[in-house]
Amino acid sequence: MKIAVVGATGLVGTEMLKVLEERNFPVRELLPVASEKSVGQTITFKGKPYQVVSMADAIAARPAVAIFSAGGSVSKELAPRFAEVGTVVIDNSSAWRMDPTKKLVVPEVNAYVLTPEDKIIANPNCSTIQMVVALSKLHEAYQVQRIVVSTYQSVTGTGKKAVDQLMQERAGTAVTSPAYPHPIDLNVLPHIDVFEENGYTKEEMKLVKETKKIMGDDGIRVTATAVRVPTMGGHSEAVNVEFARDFDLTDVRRLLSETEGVEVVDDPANNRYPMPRDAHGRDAVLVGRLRRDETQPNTLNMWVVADNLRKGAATNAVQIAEYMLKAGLIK
Ligand code: 11C
Repeated sequence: MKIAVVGATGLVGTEMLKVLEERNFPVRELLPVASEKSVGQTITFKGKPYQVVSMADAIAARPAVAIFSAGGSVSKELAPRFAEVGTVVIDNSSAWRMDPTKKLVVPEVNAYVLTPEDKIIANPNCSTIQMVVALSKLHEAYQVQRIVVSTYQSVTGTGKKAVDQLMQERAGTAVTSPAYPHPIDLNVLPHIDVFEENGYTKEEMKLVKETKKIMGDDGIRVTATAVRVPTMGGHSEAVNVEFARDFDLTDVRRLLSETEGVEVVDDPANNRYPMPRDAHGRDAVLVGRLRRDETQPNTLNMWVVADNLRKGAATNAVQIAEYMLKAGLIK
């Protein structure tokens, strides 16, 4: 099939090309798309060179699928233009996520919501994806009531500029173009994305709103603190979850090990627990540090780690495309 990757030269775009290649997605013709300044550059896919093309040329080529990772404003303007020519758009920005006419999909959790009418599908925020994957089977079994989540997010979530800032700080060289308002090396910033009127950041509110939409339950209460830490391999999350029904830790462990996309790493006696270094480059959502919250009933603490550029972005988007292809939703 003809597929466009919009934002092909960015961190997530590069990962998308890698994931399409690794998963052997049936690409007959690849259209790498990027901003005007990158048009004409060459990228490599399956060992072959491809020239980066303009948005207009990609739309004119009418690809069956366009996977977008080019930011919200590009997506708002251009996703509908691809959809008009019959392309199914899978968009990694926040532009469409909370639009009630658009589906917000994590395939392991709610792929069943997709229909042939869906032409623009939203890929959730990375920190939401890994949390809902870990919670999906537990929700079925015990019904999630309230979530308190604190995140420890990798600089790769911000993009190349932030990776450069961290590396330049570590090397002791001048920071050419800082991504953050403070140093990030040897520091943590309780600040991801912009602050909103209620005092929370946009990243924190994404965790609140997107979780309810994906899990299809507006009654789930979520409160979040999102923190940037000087790591690279993935996002980590301390998740405190209260259920309607009581659970047995052995059953929780079994349910998690049966959850598609989850790998349980929980052997504290041998210092084994999920870490970003182990999640890096992988698609699995690693879950560990499973323990009861001893301060109140029906409440579990867990630690969830995943590579934010893979399952948190590129892999999830490609999995949506794979599901749609298999279900006959992409022609
Ligand atoms: C971060 N979660 O780590 C962000 C990056 O809405 O897709 C992804 C932002 C988004 O900074």
